[in-house]
Amino acid sequence: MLHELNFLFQTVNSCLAARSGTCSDCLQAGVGCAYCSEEVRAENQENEAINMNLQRSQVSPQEVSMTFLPGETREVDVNVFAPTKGPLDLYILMDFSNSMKDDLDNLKKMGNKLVVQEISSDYTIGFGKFVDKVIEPQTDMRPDKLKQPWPDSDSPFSFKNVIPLIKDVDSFTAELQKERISGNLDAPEGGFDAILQAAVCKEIGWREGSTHLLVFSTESAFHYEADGANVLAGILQRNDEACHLDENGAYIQATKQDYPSIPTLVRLLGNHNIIPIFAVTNYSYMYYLVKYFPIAEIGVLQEDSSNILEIMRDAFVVKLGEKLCMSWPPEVK
Ligand SMILES: [Ca+2]
Ligand SMILES: [Ca+2]
Repeated sequence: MLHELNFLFQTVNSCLAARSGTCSDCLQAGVGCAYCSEEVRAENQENEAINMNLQRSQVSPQEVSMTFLPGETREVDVNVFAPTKGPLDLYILMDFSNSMKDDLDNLKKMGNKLVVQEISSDYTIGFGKFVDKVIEPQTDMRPDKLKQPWPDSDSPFSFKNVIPLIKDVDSFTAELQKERISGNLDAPEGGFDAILQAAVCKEIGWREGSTHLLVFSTESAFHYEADGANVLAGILQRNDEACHLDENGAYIQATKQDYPSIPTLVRLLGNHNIIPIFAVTNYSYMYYLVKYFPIAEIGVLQEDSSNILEIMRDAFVVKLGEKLCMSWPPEVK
């Protein structure tokens, strides 16, 4: 019965049936037809005004609620404040499989030349490393290989937060010198486990209100969700998206939980306002990955990472700057 009434109502609504294109036409369509224009109102009372004394990126209003008629468009003024040298957190996440030995040697030499000083006077810098899950078939589990997979190398591991975000570049460089490469067996690496931990763990030290950049450098392809079972490692449990670092900063659930999916990483990086920069040697591995992220950057790494500074400078100063400007105003929901 209700359907019939609705149908009847729709067929006799002369105001809608007139399909008036203007206010005047609408008013003349019949008794009871009216056109009411309203000023755009921001209904959320929790919007904060821009404070230019705060040296961080701000946008106002943060949230706007409006009602639209079908096909209606409205303009909204959005103010954006982007300090030229706002606070910046830079976390370098590096593949530590054996092919990255020359890359690590080069990064050690560049430590104090990292470009953070060029783009911010209030920066922190941190460092994490990853290889893969320490389980067969990803890793050679023979005792001597577990101890030292290659000459002059460290035991294999999944992810370790080596240097949480700190302000002192000299300490960062000194800590980096102690690092040795590691290794594992299968070619794709477990970097997705590392990205997830770097995004969700408070121990990394991301600061509230600063720009968060995550540089991900690798020469390899990556394992992704379901590989825990697909490669016969027997890991069926889905990733719970939580932080699982021990007191030494090591990820301790790697052999218990599967790798995360790409959509999971996109969501978690977004939730934590982290912009990924992929510095990779094999462009094709990462090319399709980057297009899933609303804001991300990619650069082709030399086999020895000798151009990593150029990739970072290019990504920070040029490409990301353009994208951040182009992303405003935010999408109206
Ligand atoms: Ca290399
Ligand atoms: Ca591997």
